[in-house]
Amino acid sequence: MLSMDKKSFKKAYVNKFLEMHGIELKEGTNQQKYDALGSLVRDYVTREWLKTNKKYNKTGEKQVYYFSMEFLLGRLLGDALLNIGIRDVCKEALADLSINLEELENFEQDQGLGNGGLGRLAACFLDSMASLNIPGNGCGIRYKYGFFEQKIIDGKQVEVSDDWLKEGNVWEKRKAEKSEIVKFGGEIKVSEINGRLNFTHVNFEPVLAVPYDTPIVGYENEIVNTLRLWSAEAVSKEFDFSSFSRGDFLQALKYKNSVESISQVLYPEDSFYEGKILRLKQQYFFVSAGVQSIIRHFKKHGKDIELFDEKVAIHINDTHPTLAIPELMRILLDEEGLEWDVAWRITTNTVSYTNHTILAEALEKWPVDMFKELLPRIYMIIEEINERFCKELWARYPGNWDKIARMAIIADDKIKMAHLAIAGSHSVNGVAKLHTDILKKKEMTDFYYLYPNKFSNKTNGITHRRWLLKSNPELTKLIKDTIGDSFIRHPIDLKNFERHLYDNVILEQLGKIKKYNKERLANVILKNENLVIDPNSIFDVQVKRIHAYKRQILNCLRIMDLYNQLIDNPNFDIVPRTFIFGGKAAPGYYLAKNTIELINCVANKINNDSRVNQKIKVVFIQNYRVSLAEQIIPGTDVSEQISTTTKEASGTSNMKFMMNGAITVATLDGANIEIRDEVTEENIIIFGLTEDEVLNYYQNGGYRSSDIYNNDVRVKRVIDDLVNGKYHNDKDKFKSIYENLITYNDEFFVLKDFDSYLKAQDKVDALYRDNSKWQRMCGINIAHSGIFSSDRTIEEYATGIWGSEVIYKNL
Ligand code: 26V
Repeated sequence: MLSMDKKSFKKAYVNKFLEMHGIELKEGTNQQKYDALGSLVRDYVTREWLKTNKKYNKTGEKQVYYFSMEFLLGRLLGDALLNIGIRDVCKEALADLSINLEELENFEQDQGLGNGGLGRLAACFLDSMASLNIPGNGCGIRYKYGFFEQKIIDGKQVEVSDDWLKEGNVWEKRKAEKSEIVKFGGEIKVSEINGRLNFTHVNFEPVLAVPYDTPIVGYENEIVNTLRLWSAEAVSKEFDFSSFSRGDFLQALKYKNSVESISQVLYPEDSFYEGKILRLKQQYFFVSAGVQSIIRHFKKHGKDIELFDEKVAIHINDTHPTLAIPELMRILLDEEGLEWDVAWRITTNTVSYTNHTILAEALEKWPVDMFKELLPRIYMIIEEINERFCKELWARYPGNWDKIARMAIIADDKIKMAHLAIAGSHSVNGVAKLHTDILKKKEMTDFYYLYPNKFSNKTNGITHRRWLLKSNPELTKLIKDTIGDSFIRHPIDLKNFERHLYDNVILEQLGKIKKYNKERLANVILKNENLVIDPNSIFDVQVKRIHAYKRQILNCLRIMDLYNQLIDNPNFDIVPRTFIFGGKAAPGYYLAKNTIELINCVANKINNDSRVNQKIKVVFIQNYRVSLAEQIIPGTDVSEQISTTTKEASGTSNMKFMMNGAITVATLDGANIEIRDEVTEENIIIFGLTEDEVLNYYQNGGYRSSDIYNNDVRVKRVIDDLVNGKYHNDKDKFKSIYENLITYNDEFFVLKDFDSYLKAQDKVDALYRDNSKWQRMCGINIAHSGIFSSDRTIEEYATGIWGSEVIYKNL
């Protein structure tokens, strides 16, 4: 923890500003003020960063490398201030200079290098590793353009490129001297030297991978870890690359453009796999650069390569970085000269893999022809891995060709990345109990029987530092004042809050804090969406990627139904509610985009209907992202976690909402089940089909959505409203939604769950009327959220998978 008083901070800040901008503070723009503050805090962080690296070099502790295509960090200033322990000092110092810290923080661009849950999980994990003193590094891609900015124009999503680096980025440090060369294309020349095969890569296209390092600040423990993101650049002219020496200018330009496209943009899809060559290039690019730099660093310290797996753990976040396995093999075989069996032992001991989805359409399978041409040597290695793996299967299941074909790494001219990840790692985990059970008994069952000891569950978590301390300082203060601050280092201690929930003063304060956060959210909505909402109404929120399985449509249909009820019966007594949506649709995902349009049309109709708009309102907040989530979640009363059971691997916003005292309406899916187990049935509202029912329908059929349509008048009405011109002049506008639900038999059981969802919402209404009961439920959710801190998750990874020591400091 940095010791710093207000006076010296003020002085340092004023100096920094002057030095950077050459004008007086009072003449500066807010952007300039933010830049100076960011830079100053970065300087403080840098001192501890150096110290941490020195310490790691000295102690030689095992290093964990978390490989991920996505890191969704959001903003870093607030986090850094909190974690180095000078947030209050800084706030007061700036106030003396008539600067509002929160206002300045808004000038930081979100670092949005991820799509959603998977990328944000990676960011929470980095924070927890640093805070638990674990030598943990992130490895990924420095996309020039992050996840697109979403605008809603005429109710439709419009994508705008996310030029997040345009004002510069004070947090990153370019490390040109640590660049690596990554090789694409070309041919492999095989020769024999002293009885050993030698593989030489010729005529390849070289790409320069330049690392940019970002500090990851641990919580008041003087640890600053590193997130290393790679940027693709053309190699310099000195590099022996024939087209340059021929002075072929156009060729060189073409090469430059093709190289730079590799780290140009984040793919905005997160559930549909497409075999795009650029994405494969992205994957190999960062994985190869990452593995090469790890080995270089390892060897620099004179360590024996055969002990690599004792000192290094590489974790792959989903299958996207799976090529770390053959890349590590390549280096150990071709560059370090190890025998296959030794290299394989080291590789499998080093690598571990997390699966994040069971959606079949998201599974990565690369076409052999394309792969071979782009990565000839890596392909040879995968072929060899496959051959040896199939032999192992043959020995275990002689004659069972079906099984072997099913499990092979290469089959039907495709490379199955999940199979390679399982075969080439020592650990495979799911991200919530149900998800892991489904992997074991369905999706990966053959592999589970082959390697039962490789499989385990690691239920996801979220960093309570960002999602409670930083985003909800008022609630944090109440908890601290009530139970002390041990929960900051031991989030499980939040449980101590529970016994205070019979104290009416505490309940009242909980209510006041929620109200304050709702007012704050109402202001954000007024500013961003130009819509007035009532903080006395229930704030009912669903914010996440728009996807059929997450069932925003179910939420929307019940609002359409409620609207019908209110028009039919003007005296219908409900607690006023504001329905808040947010989330991005993949640009090519028509149904998801159509869903956004439907929500906006329903919003438009309801918000302008004076018969109902004092009771219900609907808002779609544009451009949902980490910094917006931090403002929405503390101001939420009801958290909608309504995916089709079995489809949401875990969910993590469910945890953020409960930690901030929202009541969850949920299906028994993903981590919702574990949340229910924690808070008990009375403090969460569960509805919908169970796992067995869903799996049974998928397996044996027997569901007909049209039966429900024909038998439930409320369902019939809302479905008809989709296509009768009520919400849009063009009656065909929402035909795709209609067809999905009726013609194509409602794959995600929206209509099947409709009735129980309405009942769940009636329950919300009834519970909310009893204020102290409601507040107590909120408090119980807060008190039981500690187990969902990513500190718990990371401790499980560290001890159960990575073999890193978890040392608690400052207990
Ligand atoms: C998949 C794909 C498929 C190919 C195209 C590009 C692409 C990009 C990302 C992904 C990852 C999707 C998996 C994912 O985000 N899963 C989410 O992971 C969260 C953290 O474990 C979990 O809470 C969510 O339930 C799960 O949907």
